[in-house]
Amino acid sequence: MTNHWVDIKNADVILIMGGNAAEAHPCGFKWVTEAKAHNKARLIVVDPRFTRSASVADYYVQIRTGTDIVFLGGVIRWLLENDRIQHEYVKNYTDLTFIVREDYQFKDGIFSGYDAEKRHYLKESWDWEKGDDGYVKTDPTLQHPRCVYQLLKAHYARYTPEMVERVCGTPQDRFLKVCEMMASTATPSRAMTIMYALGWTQHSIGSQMIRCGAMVQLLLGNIGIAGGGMNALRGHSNIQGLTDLGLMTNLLPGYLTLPADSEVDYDKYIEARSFKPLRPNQLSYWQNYGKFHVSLMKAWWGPAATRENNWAFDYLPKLDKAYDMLQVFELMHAGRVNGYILQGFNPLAAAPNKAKLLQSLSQLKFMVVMDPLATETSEFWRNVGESNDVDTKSIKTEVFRLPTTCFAEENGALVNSSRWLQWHWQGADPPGEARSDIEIMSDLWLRIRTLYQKDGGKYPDPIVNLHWPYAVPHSPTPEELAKEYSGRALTDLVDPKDPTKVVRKAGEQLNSFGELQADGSTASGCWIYCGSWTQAGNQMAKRDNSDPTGIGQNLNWAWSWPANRRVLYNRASCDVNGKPFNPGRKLIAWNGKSWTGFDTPDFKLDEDPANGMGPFIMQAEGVARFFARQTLVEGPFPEHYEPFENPLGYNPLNGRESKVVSNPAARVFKNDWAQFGKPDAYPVIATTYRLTEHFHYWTKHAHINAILQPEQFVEIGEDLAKQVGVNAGDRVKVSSTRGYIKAVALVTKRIKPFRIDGKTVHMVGIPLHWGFTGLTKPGFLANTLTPFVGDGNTQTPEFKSFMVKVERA
Ligand SMILES: Nc1nc2c(c(=O)[nH]1)N[C@H]1C(S)=C(S)[C@@H](COP(=O)(O)OP(=O)(O)OC[C@H]3O[C@@H](n4cnc5c(=O)[nH]c(N)nc54)[C@H](O)[C@@H]3O)O[C@H]1N2
Ligand SMILES: Nc1nc2c(c(=O)[nH]1)N[C@H]1C(S)=C(S)[C@@H](COP(=O)(O)OP(=O)(O)OC[C@H]3O[C@@H](n4cnc5c(=O)[nH]c(N)nc54)[C@H](O)[C@@H]3O)O[C@H]1N2
Ligand SMILES: [Mo]
Repeated sequence: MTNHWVDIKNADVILIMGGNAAEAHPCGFKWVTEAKAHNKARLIVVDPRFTRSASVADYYVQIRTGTDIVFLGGVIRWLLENDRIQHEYVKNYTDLTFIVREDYQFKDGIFSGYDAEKRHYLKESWDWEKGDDGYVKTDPTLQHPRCVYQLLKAHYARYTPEMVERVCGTPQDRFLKVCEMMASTATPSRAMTIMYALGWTQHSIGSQMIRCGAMVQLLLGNIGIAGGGMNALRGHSNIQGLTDLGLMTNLLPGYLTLPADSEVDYDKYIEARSFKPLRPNQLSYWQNYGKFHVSLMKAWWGPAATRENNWAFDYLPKLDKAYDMLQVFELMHAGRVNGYILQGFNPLAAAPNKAKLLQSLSQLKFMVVMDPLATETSEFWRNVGESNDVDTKSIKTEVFRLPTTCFAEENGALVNSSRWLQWHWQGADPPGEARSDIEIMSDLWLRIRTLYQKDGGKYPDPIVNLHWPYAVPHSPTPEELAKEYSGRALTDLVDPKDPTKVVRKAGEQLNSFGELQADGSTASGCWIYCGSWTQAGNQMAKRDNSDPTGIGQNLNWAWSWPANRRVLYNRASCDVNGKPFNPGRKLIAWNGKSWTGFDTPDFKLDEDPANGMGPFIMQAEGVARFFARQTLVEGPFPEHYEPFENPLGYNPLNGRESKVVSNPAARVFKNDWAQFGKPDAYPVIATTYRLTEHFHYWTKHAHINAILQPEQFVEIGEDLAKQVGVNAGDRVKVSSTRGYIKAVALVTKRIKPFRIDGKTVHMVGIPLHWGFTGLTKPGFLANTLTPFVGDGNTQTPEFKSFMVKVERA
């Protein structure tokens, strides 16, 4: 979230699109209720289904799965056409005035630089035109034909209300009503928040959907202000912590990145990430990359990370490609993976294309499952179901199960969607032989280190030199680890202006990442967490919920990264002179000498607004980008591409004749192309989602949840049910090219057919919670049906839009 849960109560308009917060985030949803009750906020829900969120909305609009870019692109066009944008904001705080290179082009659904054979773009032309001074050229009059404003207008010219109706199936009048409601927040005194989750991420163009939403928010001046923002509602209670700590295969903690294969030179690695400002007087905060990186390496390898060995740079793995879930199972499927450790992961249930998953897991020599429960994956070899994807007798995989504790049985921090690190305390002792994840991992590592120390090996240095300063080596405490993430001084730190003055003694915890150094004198395991555990103690354990601000900026409740900042880009809540756009919801303000207010400002307290430093300090430009210069794989502006399985077989935005249908830059593995179903054989759209009564695949192990939702069902609209010949309670068989499931038919008015480019298309909804372990009635895994393709950038699977056939079972 750019903002935070409590802040939702400040919104005047709330758009829930690409998520179902009332169902999947029922506790956080109370802030929507607050906004409606105390702020007369209007709630808009845009969803293919009439959901629990829709049931309390002021305005509900149906949209076909996978078409949100057409809808949002239509909003962008309408806002520009009707001049309902916040001029002062976009002119000063975005790239609309920036000029793009001459060779940039967009034609027939494809951007310049496309290599059709490799399904890959060369992104050179997606860049700024620079002057001799090295800075981007701009045109404050917005007249230049290649300024971002003009390119944006041209790009979305095709996204008319007629097109929205044709592609999304959303009637024009309803679409226009949403445009009006959103546009009411283009004035400085009103704010709209966008709440989204998997309805946007789980598509082959998911990242671009989210970008498109952010672009709408920028045009309306809704980023950086109270009650505004782009608010990703995260999933597992600590999934925000997972990405923060660099558990994605291409990341290091704090969104630092692993070097690529080709990056053997340490200085070049750092330089490539320390972006120089692209406009005068900008901060470009990533210039501090070296300080964060060296401090991380000191935390990991301690005395073994020295200036001489480039702070142990060679200890880091170098990536030939990202090893996302789809990539890993592809390799496993090809027999190229021997062993696999699953720590709190149930991929047989959670990953797409169960048959492929089964075949993949069956190729392993060994599998280690760290989990408090018996999962489908830990028992994959039972080969339950009717499709007989593998023969149990042929499986040679040895499975080791290591029972773990779960969060309630240990101390620690959970990071919520608001970026708050909240400390929690153990509530019960773990049962049986369960051990904490930390203990299991530590013990494993200690034994592996011993083996390397004894037997040597190809390159044992990173393993034998790992810094392990914990009091009990086989069981570091959560407190020790939390202090390490936050960071401390390794030698006395002095005032740069007066080297005789020691500002931080060796061994002391640091106050903030502003203290981190690139000379080995500081260590911090995750720079964005620096300050979460200071000399004053554990900031995450703060529990003062008083709100002197009146707008829910509870700065003494837990600790928010970065620097306890609650609203990211909060500088954008003020005009260029530092005066709040909306004094009634002030976050910060410039008082002539200093920034003051209710949040941690983005930069130094005495940064005079007259210097013109932009609010978007993580960008080299200092401003927010409409034109995503060379960042995403499929282009600098979001463009609509159809899901890989789609109901028409063509992209109605480009017309029947065009060959450009689905994301031209999404990765598809060779053998999966043939597995995409065509609409003649698989005419019904399917989407998968969750229910309040279950959490994924685990709560079916708990009696109370199993009683609440005991049996698998599929939601079917009344028209389709009639066509198929099923009544409520009958069983249906739903098949894709990859397999089938059978479940009870829940016939509902909540799912209505779509009218797409003149054709009537039906949809079924499949809750994902069932499987063959636990206390609920055994069910089929929903992911028997889903396709093996992901978002072009993140590789998040396309779980939300695929094609099936529905029959009576
Ligand atoms: N009770 C409960 N709560 C949970 C979870 C759980 O299992 N149970 N899981 C947690 C996790 S890990 C996550 S990631 C979050 C997920 O939170 P959500 O994303 O809110 O959950 P989903 O149920 O997957 O639903 C997404 C919604 O998107 C809609 N949708 C599908 N396709 C599209 C589309 O193309 N456009 C638009 N606009 N909407 C679309 C679906 O109809 C559905 O209503 O929930 C978390 N909360
Ligand atoms: N079709 C379809 N598929 C989906 C989705 C969808 O919307 N549609 N959603 C996707 C999403 S968003 C997600 S997040 C995934 C979820 O996929 P997974 O994360 O694989 O599934 P979960 O069942 O949430 O959790 C995995 C295991 O973690 C264990 N666990 C809990 N606490 C601990 C702990 O402290 N330590 C350890 N070691 N284990 C623990 C649980 O017992 C559980 O078995 O599913 C994805 N799959
Ligand atoms: Mo999730």
